[in-house]
Amino acid sequence: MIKIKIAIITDIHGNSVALKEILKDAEKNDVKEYIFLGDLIIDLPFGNETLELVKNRSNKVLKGNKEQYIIEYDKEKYNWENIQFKNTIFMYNELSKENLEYVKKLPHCMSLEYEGVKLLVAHGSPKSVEEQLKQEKRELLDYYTRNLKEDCLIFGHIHEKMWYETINNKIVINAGCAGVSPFYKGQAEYIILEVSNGKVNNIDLRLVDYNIETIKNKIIKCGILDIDKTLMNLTYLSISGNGKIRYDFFHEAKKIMIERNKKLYRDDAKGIFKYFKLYDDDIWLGLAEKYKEYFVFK
Ligand SMILES: [Mn+2]
Repeated sequence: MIKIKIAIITDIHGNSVALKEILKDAEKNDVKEYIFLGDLIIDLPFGNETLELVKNRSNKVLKGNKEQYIIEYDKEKYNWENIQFKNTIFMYNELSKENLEYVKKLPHCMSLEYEGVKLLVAHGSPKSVEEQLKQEKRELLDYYTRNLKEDCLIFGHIHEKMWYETINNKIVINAGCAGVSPFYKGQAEYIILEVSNGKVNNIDLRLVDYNIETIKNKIIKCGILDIDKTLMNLTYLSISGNGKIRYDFFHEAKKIMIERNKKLYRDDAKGIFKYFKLYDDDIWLGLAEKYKEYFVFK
């Protein structure tokens, strides 16, 4: 009987340091196949490094909403002034030509089969890179499993801690968040799925340590702090065990926008940019000042 171990890695968000540790852990555990569920890049600025590691490991790679931003920015070249938007443009400009072309060709979901076990893998949902299949959304989870042809539905995007359950006789797996999980200090989530003879034998929810100091130094060296420190500070809070502070920052920013009767979304946005939340620069900078005691990049 052939057993096969498959690593499922989602939401790396440019964290090549975490990805390297995941790949080491997977090798130690005899993983033979790798599936990447998108949001490979953006948030942390090490996109090219991340894509090289991914490309060398697998051709079972999906795009997420972050890759979709790059694809649509490539077409539309929005010149939105918001400081916050400059991070996305930074990553777009940093990507090698080859990696930009690579990102453009990624599919948004795939149906795969290993040893008689069929998997439907997606970033958000089988319909969209943006849809969120949170565990509390029972109707949506029912909808996507009711007539599912495959045995398992596997996705990421929601950045909830990893979970799995059986719904309508199908195994549903949220693969967590490898690169920017707000629930840990320097730990990456991924899943090892073991299958054989038409059955899922084991679903191993893995947590792997990585060095956040290494990331801090890489951020300082890469030049992004000249463009905007705030988003890097917020992302660093997320990976260093202070995800709650990051959450509070965005919650407060949203509250102020609503008080001002301002829209969070741009009227001129097309495609996925309709879901791209932008806050006024004075709110962004004002909150950066308010939260500065928590920020490592001054
Ligand atoms: Mn996502």
